[in-house]
Amino acid sequence: MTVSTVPTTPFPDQKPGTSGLRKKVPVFQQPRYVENFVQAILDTVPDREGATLVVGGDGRYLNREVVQTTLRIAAANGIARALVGQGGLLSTPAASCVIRKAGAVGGIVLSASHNPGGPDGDFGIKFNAANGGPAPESVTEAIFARTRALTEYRIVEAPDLDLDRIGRARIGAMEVEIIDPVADYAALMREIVDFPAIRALFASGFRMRFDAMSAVTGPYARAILEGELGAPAGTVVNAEPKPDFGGHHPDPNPVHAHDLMALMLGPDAPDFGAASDGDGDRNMIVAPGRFVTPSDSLAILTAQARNAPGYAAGLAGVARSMPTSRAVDRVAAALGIRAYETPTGWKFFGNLLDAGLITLCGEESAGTGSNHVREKDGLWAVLLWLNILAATGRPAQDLVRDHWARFGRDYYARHDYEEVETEAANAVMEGLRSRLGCLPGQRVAGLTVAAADEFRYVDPVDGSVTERQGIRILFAEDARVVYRLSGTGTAGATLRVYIERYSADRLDAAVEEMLAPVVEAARALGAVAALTGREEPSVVT
Ligand code: VG1
Ligand code: CO
Repeated sequence: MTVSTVPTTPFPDQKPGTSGLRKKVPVFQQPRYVENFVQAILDTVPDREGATLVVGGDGRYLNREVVQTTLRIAAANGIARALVGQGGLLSTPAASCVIRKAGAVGGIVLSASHNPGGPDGDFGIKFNAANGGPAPESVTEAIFARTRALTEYRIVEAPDLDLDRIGRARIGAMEVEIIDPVADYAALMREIVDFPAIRALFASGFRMRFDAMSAVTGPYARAILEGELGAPAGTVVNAEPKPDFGGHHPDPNPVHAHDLMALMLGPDAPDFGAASDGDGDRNMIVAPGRFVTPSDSLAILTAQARNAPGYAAGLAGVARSMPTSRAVDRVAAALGIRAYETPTGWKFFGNLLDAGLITLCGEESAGTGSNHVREKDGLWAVLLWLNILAATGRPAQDLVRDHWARFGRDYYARHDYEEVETEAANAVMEGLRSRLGCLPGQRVAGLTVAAADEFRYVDPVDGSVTERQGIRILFAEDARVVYRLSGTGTAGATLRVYIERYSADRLDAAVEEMLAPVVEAARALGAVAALTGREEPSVVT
């Protein structure tokens, strides 16, 4: 075998964001760009010698090429064994599952998640640690520092592997195992979710649609829902992973999953609708006639998890990202368990899960997960919902209504201002920051500001501190606005404004109507139009 040491120079922009390094495809196509980043990752894994590494991605454009490059670099850096999903595919939760099961030192996950794919789309590389979760900030910072200092990378000169043939192969001294990407994941689901109950549900005529959005979850959903649980063929639509996701935006929300929404809100809606994102870690839940916000879904799953075998013993605690609505907090209080509030991004849940402080966690952006892996898990959330529907016998729309009747309803919307000038987006945040002290007591759009601060997180497990994680404004009228800048975008800046309002007894009002004054207050306080030139957000979800 020939190991080459190739001289290189650093790229200045390889800083991981909310979830790994995400850039436009042409940026990743620059010579040495992928090699540098993968070498920098491996340099920060001290015990890589003789270790197992998991490699796979969401199948987007460049996936196969980057899998091959990653394997060659891994082989040249002392990795003894690589586990690769067939076709180079592994959903993000399945990668987490395989890392944990194999006792791997970590995984290199190729995904830009919900961002569009194709030659002009986005690509991404993320490192997951031995616990199966996204590398914590300390590690991503070390990776970034390493990218700035790199002078060479090591690579084995070898022909491309056949990624489609399950079995063993070698690159230099490294053994490569091409594995069925679904098997380990399906086995884990069988342990924690009541498959016989779901099978009986489908056998009784229950109908659902799962929209895989031409992304990685297709093969998983087909094998499990149609193959194992007896859902009729055709339940899973857009099931073939495509390098450009069929030209769509693989983001499961009411805007991008419009076909599913149209079906579920129409006269022929099946009993349950769901979708997942590019890399399979997000989920969208739709009951007939009713979209379930991810924040509500987290709260409902928390309230009902005991119906599934994996959670029958109860929950240790729960966590939500700060911008996620406070619906789950009410459930936690009723259950007598702790609710933690973390910054946006799954990497902050890892310590809480590892320490056994929480069992379930989630984000407003359609991410829900549990201690079964260390990533959010789209299909798992759908299976847990099905388990609960089977166990309670309640139609999905009634289950949601029952939940609100017991806990009240958190009306919720997220307004995204995409591709804003970076300076303008920063000006919104700076402006708010500088006025935090004088906001309490102010009246705006008929609401009264009760408190305003900038979220700062102290990790309860290791004491690490993460600053500037979003500005939150609480109103006396049980409403809240949160402002933060996205850490996953690849063009300009994206300003996210999260709007919510709680009502204990108005359960069936129109969302827009309930939120109208809060939206008005959010725009006025942030001076969004004046600073960005945008009268309206680009996407409302
Ligand atoms: C977004 C979401 C965040 C999520 C992240 C990764 O980040 O808001 O909740 O964890 O994407 O999701 P940001 O910084 O753009 O708001 V995905 O499915 O990568 O894996
Ligand atoms: Co994702």
